Amino acid sequence: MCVKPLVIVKFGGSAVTFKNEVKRANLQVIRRLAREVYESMFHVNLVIVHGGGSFGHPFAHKYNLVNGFSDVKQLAGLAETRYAMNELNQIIVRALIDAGVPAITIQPSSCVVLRNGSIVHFYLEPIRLILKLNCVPVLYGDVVFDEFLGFTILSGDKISSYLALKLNAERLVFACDVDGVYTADPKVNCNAKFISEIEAEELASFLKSISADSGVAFDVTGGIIGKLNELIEPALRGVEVLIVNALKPGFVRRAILGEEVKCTRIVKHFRK
Ligand code: IP8
Repeated sequence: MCVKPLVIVKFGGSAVTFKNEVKRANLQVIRRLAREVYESMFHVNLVIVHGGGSFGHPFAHKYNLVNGFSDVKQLAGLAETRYAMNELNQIIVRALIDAGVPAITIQPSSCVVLRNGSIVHFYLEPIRLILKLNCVPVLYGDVVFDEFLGFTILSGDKISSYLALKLNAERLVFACDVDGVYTADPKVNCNAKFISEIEAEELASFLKSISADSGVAFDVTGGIIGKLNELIEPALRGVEVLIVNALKPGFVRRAILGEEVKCTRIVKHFRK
């Protein structure tokens, strides 16, 4: 029996929502991505993880959820953030099902436990069984319960890297709203230079050299810097990591299938 390679795809919140308008999904992009997933799923096994965008982040920020429980007033925000993430997830899963993808939600806050922000338990069996059925598990960045902090935010980036390692993914595709990594924020700096390949071993020092101001004011999980930090380990352990523009039709499908596409690759060693 031919086992299909596993690809983890993260839909960035800035691609699937309008980040400056609270709770507004980008339905056009979501529906197109759903079709691209459908076109890819006969060649690879897929796990989809999506970010919070303008659903999770505004509430998580307002109630300071990332630093954990300190005040009963946060509990309303905890519930509101969970609810908002569920809403976005339902929109994305609906689009996937409509496109013909057997997409099944896995709610991270009910199968993950954190200790001081780090994953200590993640019940993966349902995901493995869903994949065995050739269905597509769909997870998302979430408020997750934490043995020390009470709760905190677990980003979709962290979930994606964790799953890539634990499920031996061949490829990890980060679908965002830019072509990849630049030397500065291309939305505000016209001198920003595109980087098509970064050596995983060099990534940590590269991150120190670029500005922490990614231009995403309410991204509580660290924007592009937080994202890139999560990519170091999977890349070092041999997972092919690609950052690609989800706003450009066909780019995500090509990245999923390992075809030629403009993107930033995080590689273990520069190819000669
Ligand atoms: O957008 C954060 O996930 P991310 C999710 O992947 C929440 O960082 C609840 C803000």
